[in-house]
Amino acid sequence: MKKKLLLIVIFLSSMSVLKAQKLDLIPRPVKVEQTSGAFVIPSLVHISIDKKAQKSAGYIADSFFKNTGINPKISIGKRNQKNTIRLVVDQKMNVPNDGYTLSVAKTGVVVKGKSHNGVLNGFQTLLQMSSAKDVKKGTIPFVKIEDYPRFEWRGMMLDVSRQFFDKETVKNYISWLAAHKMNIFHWHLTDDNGWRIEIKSMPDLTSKGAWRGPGEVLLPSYGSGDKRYGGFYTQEDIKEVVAFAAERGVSIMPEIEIPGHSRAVTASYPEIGCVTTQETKSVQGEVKNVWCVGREENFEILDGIIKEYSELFPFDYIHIAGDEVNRANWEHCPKCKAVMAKEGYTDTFQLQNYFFRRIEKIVEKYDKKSAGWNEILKGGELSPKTEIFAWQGVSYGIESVKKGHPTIMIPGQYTYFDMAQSEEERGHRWAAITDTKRVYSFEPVPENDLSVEEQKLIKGVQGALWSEYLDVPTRFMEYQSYPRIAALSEIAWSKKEHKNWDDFYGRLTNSHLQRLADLGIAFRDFPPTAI
Ligand code: TNX
Repeated sequence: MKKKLLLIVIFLSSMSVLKAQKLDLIPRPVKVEQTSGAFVIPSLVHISIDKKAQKSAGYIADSFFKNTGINPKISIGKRNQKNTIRLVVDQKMNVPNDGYTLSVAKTGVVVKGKSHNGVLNGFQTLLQMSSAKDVKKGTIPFVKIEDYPRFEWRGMMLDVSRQFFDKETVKNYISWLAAHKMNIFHWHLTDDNGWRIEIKSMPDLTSKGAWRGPGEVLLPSYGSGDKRYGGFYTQEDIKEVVAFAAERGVSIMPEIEIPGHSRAVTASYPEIGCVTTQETKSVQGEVKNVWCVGREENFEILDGIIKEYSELFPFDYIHIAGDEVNRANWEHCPKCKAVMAKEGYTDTFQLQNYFFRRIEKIVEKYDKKSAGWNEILKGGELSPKTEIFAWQGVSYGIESVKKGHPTIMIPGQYTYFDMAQSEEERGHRWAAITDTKRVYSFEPVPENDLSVEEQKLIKGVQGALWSEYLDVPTRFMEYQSYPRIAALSEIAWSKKEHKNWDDFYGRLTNSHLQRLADLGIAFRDFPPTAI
């Protein structure tokens, strides 16, 4: 009788070991095979890092320590001893780009990536495993994982113009993206309400255009109240942030908002704007916020700015915007009208297209490719290399693909995190009330509208956080970002057939929210506790 009871107890406890090993990974990997048991991280653990990934050594050591409480000894190059966590780059391995395998066994742990980024993705999985709620601290469950992303472009945009976020805040933001295997940070550096990047050839863009409030040229809007408000990044700051991101496998795509949304530019250098016979307002009610397309010197100025951008940012793309241009302004500008007459244009979209074709050439001259908001599709053709950001809705993404452009799906209706999360909460409302479940429901590939070949032009998916409403002295940007970015990361990374809200919600609430808390993020809870 006693023996029977003992057997039952053993059986039940082994069941609970199996059950206790839920890994709760976000984004969900492609393939996970678990066996019972776990690798116990020795207190003198070694992490050996492949030479090709050595620039991430500091980050790897630090985040491993934060996560496990164990300080690893790092060595660069191969180590085949026991009790070692090996991070290996194997360019010949048979997984798609950014993919990895992870094996945790009695003898040790091996993360193999096809590239530096692949290794980092595997390392993120390892960190998440050791911090799953059901996993005993200091252990990593035995597992074999094979994993790779659905999309090559997994991005997030932050608007630092409407509100300024200092470089440490931006660095934190980037490290949180990396923890979700997101690989692109889209830095919205300029807009009507502040120019945030030092440009040596145009110093007043920051000495004047980065500030608003009493005694400044920019109006005291968006939370500055009656105080002087603003800030900018020096070129040294920018280099520091770019290096920080690269260490974490994140590339930075900078944006320069042209030709609209440029009040900060004309406030600093009034001659850049049009001399108009009549004043017109932009969608957001701004005046004088458009570059004059008829002023030839403006193209030289932009050449100089784009040159400095291209030297600061190693990434292939520069985002040249093109959204919500107050084109009516050009109708009242004699210089712009002269260009229209000369080129035989009948509408201002053609003039906008003329502008972007010239900008594309400048961007190319500096060995970069252009990216822009979906409005730049209007008025004529562009270089087929130019990447389109479909923000106004999926149909704009379809149009972009049909025109042969690489396309990023970033629909305001699903992935704009400036939108309020419920009727009661703070935020924009023009696109949708967007809670985490709604974000998760977004499917970036409209299969019924595109052929299999065309679908390949959808390079990925992005979120955006515009900052008009982030003017409150709380950590509202974090509240707006998480856990919605966790949902976005799964859309961007995981297989479509694995998508399942209930399953995601389970992983999120069982383990992942605690991970966000451990990263120091003031996220929005279920149910919400703030605002
Ligand atoms: C539209 S999205 C804008 C931004 C605003 C945003 C607010 C886009 C390319 N332009 O200037 O901040 O709506 O949701």
